[in-house]
Amino acid sequence: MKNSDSGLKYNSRTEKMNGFEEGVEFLPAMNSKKMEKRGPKRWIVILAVVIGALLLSVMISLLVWHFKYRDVRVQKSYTGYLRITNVNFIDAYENSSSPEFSILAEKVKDLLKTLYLGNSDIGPYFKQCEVTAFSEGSVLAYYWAEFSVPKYREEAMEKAISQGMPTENVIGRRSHLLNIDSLVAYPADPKMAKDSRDKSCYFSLHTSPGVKTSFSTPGFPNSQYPNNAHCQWVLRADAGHVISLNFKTFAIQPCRQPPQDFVKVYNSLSPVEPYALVQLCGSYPPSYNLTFLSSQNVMLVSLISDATGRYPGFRAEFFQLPKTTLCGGTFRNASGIITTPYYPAHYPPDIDCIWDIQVPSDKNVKIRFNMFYIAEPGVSVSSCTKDYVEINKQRYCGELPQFVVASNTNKIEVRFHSDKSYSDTGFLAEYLSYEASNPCPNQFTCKTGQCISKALQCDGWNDCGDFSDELSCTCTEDQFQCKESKICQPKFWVCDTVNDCGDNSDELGCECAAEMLKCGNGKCIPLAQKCNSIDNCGDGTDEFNCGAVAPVNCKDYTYKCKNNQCINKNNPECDGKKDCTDGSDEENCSCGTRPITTKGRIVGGVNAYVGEWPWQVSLHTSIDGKHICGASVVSNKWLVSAAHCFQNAAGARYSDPSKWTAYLGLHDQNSLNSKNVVAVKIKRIIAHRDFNDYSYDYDIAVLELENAIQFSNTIQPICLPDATHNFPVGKSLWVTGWGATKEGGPGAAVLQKAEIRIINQTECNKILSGAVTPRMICAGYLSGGIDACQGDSGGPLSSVEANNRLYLTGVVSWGEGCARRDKPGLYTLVTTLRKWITDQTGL
Ligand code: 4AZ
Repeated sequence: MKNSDSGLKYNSRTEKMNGFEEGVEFLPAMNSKKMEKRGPKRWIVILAVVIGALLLSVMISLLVWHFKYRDVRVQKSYTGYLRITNVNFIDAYENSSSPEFSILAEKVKDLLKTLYLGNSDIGPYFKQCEVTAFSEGSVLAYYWAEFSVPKYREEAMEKAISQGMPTENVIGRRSHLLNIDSLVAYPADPKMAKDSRDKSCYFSLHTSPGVKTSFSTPGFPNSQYPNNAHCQWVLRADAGHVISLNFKTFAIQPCRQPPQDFVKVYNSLSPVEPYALVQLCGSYPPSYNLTFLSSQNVMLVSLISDATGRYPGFRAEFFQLPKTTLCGGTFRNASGIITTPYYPAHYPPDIDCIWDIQVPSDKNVKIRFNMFYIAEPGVSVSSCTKDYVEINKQRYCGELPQFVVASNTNKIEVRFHSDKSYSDTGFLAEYLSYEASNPCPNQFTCKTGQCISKALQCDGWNDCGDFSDELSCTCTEDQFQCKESKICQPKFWVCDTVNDCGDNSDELGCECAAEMLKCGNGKCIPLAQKCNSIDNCGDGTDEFNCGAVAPVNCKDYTYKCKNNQCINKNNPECDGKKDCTDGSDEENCSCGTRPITTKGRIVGGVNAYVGEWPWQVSLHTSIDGKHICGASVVSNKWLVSAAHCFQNAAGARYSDPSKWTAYLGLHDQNSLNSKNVVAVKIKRIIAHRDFNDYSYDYDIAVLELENAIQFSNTIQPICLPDATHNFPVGKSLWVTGWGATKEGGPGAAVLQKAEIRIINQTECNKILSGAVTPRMICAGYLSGGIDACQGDSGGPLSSVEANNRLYLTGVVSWGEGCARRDKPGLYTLVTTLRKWITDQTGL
């Protein structure tokens, strides 16, 4: 065996080697000892050679890496401007093909070259520079400069350009017969790094007094703007004027992160971040005010597009306004209105305003900000480092709901500051005088100084914003007093498993007395009534889990297995346990799951993740050519929606299935062609026969698809709950859709989701004066703010149940307005119409 072992070991060697093999094998014992002695020496030599070779190769690679690294060059572009003080601006400088432009541009280039070459951190890497434009002041020259710098010198060069080099060396310097007093350079955004000599898609426009000058994206409105475009519009007004720019129509590729297609407006002819006024993407409804002001007589609009997409683009117009720094002022009336300049247009950058307000001396003054939009990207509302309003040394910024600032004298000073970049809509405020002894006649005075209707005091809702209207209240008999905050909450929120008070006091002591059973609706019944086959609770919960799998007599609330046996178990379907003797409660469970794992407008909602609601459907009609209603996928052939979506309206046949297309797997209404999306025609619409157009009772419809669809990561069916499925009051549910994000507003482009809670049916019916039928379920918040809205109709109200499976609890149906206080949304309660769905679809 040993021999054959050796033979195997060397079996790839040639015949000649066999002698050596044999020699080794048959050496006498002494010789073998010699061999052992010689062995280590040979290994030392081999080891030394190997280590040496290794060291050598490491050194060689180090050297190669080092020289290669040293030689890696980075291309850097800077853009900025310099101010020439000894040249007067002439009109010819606006035309880059004029000889005057070329002469001055050459001088500026020479000057820049001299400056760069004179600096040892910059000079060796300078490649070229180009003058792109001139504007008044005396003359501002805008330029691009390019450098090619070894990686290891990049930082030093950046530092030299950003700090010392320009101003110190240059101020007052006489060179090339040009006097310059400032030189500003910023790293160029690589996306903006268009060759400055490339004049394709470049437009220079000078408006005239009293004239509105229009411009638009190439091809607008008859064709889409080009892909891979980099377009620039240089906008100019006469000296001493500012520009007002307004986008009349705006529809480009939807916003992505990072943005692919976007329009950026600059308060300068240099496309640099510190002068960016706004970056826009997506589409805006015509009602949206997209007006921007410059602080000088130039503006630059740029459009960047990627390789894909077919969108119309924009049409804009601009005109000039005399440059007045007039804003703020002295106000001596008893009340008045103040706004940021040009409100509701975006306020101009780089301004400071002071409103000095004084009301009659026997009164105090307060300011109510009705609109407040002073937000800048990346600025926190606690620091307000860029644009802000300042009153009594307190700064305010961001997007704030209505608020009041009161003074306890008759004077108040409001300061407003906007920096050079990004502007917003600004504020609209009222100043009012008030009696110190009676600040809110016939109203309640919040601690903030705000006056609210007395009816809103002690109603359980935070109307003042600081809860001051809900403190020191005596609760009514319909209310419960929270322990810590002393706030009075509606009693039907007590013991609903949700901590409404914040200190959990509304959920304490919810156990029933000994010998009593707590029902799902909070009621306590004698324990002896559990499992007596009578629904003593009123919600069937006393008859749930009564020996689970043992069949019981069938009742309204018992789950019926396929073999017609009934079981008493709360929501036994697809919970992972076979409760029916035939296991039918665990059949047909391929539903309600999301293949794409998610991290986890509707009014008050947020963007959904792609694939988060794979049963969500968008229904479009050829009548309107856009999204009209939502629906839910419940099988590969059937959708569930709301009957009211399919009611014919003046001349429009919404009941005709051929008018409808269902988009499945859709995330963004502007990406109907996405690879995740499947568009299917509707073959049959079955609206509930008893749907009542007035009361919206029986607001349900099932839609048969023209072709069976294939499920995917973004298309999945939601589970239909059994008729006995119990969704308790207070439970959190999710409503999703592309409906309006505010009452009367436009629909959302990206699917919105919002978490809402089931509201007690009886209480809801009281609030809504008896409009709630047994086929409806109320969900939302009585405080308002989060709700479904127009365009969400027909869409799902999804509930997370056992094993993270989602069930269709409701169908978005109706509501009084959207997100209004005391007006929760109404949903068609699927359990009550479950049998009807089976009858129509066989599901
Ligand atoms: C609608 O018009 C609609 N606030 C849907 C839901 C609600 C209101 C309106 C609920 O489609």
